[in-house]
Amino acid sequence: MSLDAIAEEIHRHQVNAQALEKITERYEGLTVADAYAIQQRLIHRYLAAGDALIGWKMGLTSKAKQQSVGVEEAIYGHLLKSMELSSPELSLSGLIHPRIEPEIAFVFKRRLAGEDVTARDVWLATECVVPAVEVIDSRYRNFSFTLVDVIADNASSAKFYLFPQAYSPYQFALNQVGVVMTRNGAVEQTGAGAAVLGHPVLSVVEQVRMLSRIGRAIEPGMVVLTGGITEAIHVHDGDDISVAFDGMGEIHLMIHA
Ligand code: OOG
Ligand code: MG
Repeated sequence: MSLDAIAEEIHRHQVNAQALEKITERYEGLTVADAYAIQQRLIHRYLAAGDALIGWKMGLTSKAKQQSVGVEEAIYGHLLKSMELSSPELSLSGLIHPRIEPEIAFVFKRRLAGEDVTARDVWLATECVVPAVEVIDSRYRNFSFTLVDVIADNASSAKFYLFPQAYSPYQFALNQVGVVMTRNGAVEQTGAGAAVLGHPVLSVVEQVRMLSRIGRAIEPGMVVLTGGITEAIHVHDGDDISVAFDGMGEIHLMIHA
């Protein structure tokens, strides 16, 4: 089976919202490099159909997330224009078994590239930081995968929403920002920015390093999701999800069929 054929298969299951058996159970010897090559081919299918690349996302950057999915390594994925929610409402149609997680997003005014990037470089290139929620939706049955499977599936990316208020990168100590996620008023998850590699800025550093290995970069105007601060929670029709970022604001996401 060619990498292109595997990408086509994952694409078909994404578009049809049908769960898939793990590719690692069906194809022997796939490496992490193969998985990113499949991800690249998958994204090309969306771009060819008129979608646009608007940024990147880091995944599995916190211990809570790594333990919940049994993969102990940070990964990245592509963010497409079609993934951004313009209002805090999530329709479940077109999704398989979505989960929601709180994240800090960075938006950039300057290009960032190179293996030797530092946190200082990231601050200088950052236009603003924004509270965000990511909707992940693994295409694999039971949300169960290995490192290779999840990378090939564009790191489970489905949708994301950015809070309408952006902040100066210097306004908050992002590692100390507390997050409380509730469903219909009941607390589901709590955490702090430090869960993300010690500080969300370090996730951007890692993102730039990983991109530099494939000759890619964070371009001006791009957004980067730095990774779930807590475990992700399953959502269902009628759920009212609230994610409060201490001092930064509260996102209310309504879930409907
Ligand atoms: C993989 C995607 C992880 C994050 O923020 O950690 C991710 C998954 O958990 O399905 O987006
Ligand atoms: Mg995420």
